[in-house]
Amino acid sequence: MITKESEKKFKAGFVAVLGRPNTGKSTLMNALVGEKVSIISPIPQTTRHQIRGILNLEGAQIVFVDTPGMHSFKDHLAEHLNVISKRSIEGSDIIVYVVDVSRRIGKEESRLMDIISTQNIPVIMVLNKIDLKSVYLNSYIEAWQKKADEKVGKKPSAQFIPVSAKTGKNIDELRAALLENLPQSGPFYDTDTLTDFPIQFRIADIVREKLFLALDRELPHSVAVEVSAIKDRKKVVHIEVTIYVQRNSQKKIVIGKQGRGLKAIGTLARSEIEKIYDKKVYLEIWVKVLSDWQHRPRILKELGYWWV
Ligand SMILES: Nc1nc2c(ncn2[C@@H]2O[C@H](COP(=O)(O)OP(=O)(O)OP(=O)(O)O)[C@@H](O)[C@H]2O)c(=O)[nH]1
Ligand SMILES: [Mg+2]
Repeated sequence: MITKESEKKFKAGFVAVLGRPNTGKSTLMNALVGEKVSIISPIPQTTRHQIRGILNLEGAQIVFVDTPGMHSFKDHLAEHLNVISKRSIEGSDIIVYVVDVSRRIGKEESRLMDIISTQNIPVIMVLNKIDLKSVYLNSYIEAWQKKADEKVGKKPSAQFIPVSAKTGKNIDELRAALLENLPQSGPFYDTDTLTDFPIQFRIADIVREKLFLALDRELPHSVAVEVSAIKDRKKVVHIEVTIYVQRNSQKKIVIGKQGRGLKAIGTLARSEIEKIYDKKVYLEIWVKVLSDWQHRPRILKELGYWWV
């Protein structure tokens, strides 16, 4: 039982995980939480929601907020991704700013640093992917310091922690640094909660991840997934899923020859969803053409892209 004394010492807070697309934000959050909450793929703009992953420790609760990678506007979906990323800063106690040290620092990074360095909360710059050639590691640190030097008045400070979200290197050190910066507070969620991401969106995302992994580089951005029904019965969960594409030709690609593509996606998704429910899952997947869905705010809303 929690005594009054230990309640007083309890630490809890929100950590916004921000960065450009594909830097490894979702991989990092999953590694920190120790479970797969967010989907991951080698294609930029995988994450389309604000997804909270909750790490419950003795005496502390860290609520991570994974966000879509921030980038230049292209369409309504891209704009939405930026909005929800920025919004996740509000109410956060710490920013984890993820950069990819194997990739050259680009123009967009400077804009992102402008946003992050003007928030009055602790920033931890996570220099991710050190298992690859870390040729650009110093250029990220130098760019941040240059930004800090340009500021008049209080300099934005940051801690720099090199990690590999993929291999787990320095993840314990990062967790310790986060705990140090966490304010004293009671927990925000029940201490056995892993995520508050609604199950229908979590399932839709799992299907989308399998699509991303199966499809050509360009196609994934034309795909959206909707879970229209979940019937959780005694021994089996029956789930109805619709995959939306923009053109008929894309529908053919998703379905594949004699339905083989769709079958493979379904098999992979099903085994992952079964782990969540711990029972048998039956997936019924439809593929429909819904032209230009990315530019139609009403449809985006229906697909859950305004869920934050
Ligand atoms: N080698 C290596 N690859 C990594 C590491 N972390 C992530 N990746 C890979 O980088 C790619 C992108 O990872 P994600 O976690 O989806 O990146 P993200 O920042 O969430 O991407 P968006 O949601 O699109 O913004 C995937 O192929 C990951 O396997 C790492 O530490 N090392
Ligand atoms: Mg992501």
